[in-house]
Amino acid sequence: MFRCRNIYKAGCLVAIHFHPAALKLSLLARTPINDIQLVAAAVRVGFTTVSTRKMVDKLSAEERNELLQPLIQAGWKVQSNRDAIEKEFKFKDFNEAFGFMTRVALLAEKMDHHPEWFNVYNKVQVTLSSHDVNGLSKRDVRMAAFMDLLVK
Ligand code: H2B
Repeated sequence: MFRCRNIYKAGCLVAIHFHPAALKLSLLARTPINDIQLVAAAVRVGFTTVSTRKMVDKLSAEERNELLQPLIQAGWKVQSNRDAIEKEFKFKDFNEAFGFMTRVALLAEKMDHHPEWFNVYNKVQVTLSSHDVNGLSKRDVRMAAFMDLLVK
């Protein structure tokens, strides 16, 4: 029995090295492979869990004055109870509203920075804040400026 289990473990490791799907199967099958071997195999097949998102800082007081002013003039409001900005966008119809959301969604994925938004028919209510710094960062400024460009 003991010999059989070792062969089974070796087989699973070999399978993992050559076929990513095997890693998933072995995870699902709860194969008794120790963590180090599993992580090594996972990294080898390209499953990295380390996020490549660069950290950003919260806007400084100076940056807030400089960077938020143009957004406020364009209709963005700084929330009173949270370090976030919000704006409601109104479109001709749902199709236009959803097209706007689609384009923003593509940028959000590229930036790995996502809006909080609510859509009803031709209206999109957007709130921007950077969760990892619990407040406003340059990412929010960039995304807000992009949204304003889309509706110019
Ligand atoms: N969006 C926003 N608005 N703030 C974040 O801190 C954030 C995000 N973090 N999108 C990203 C995703 C992080 O959760 C993922 C794991 O990279």
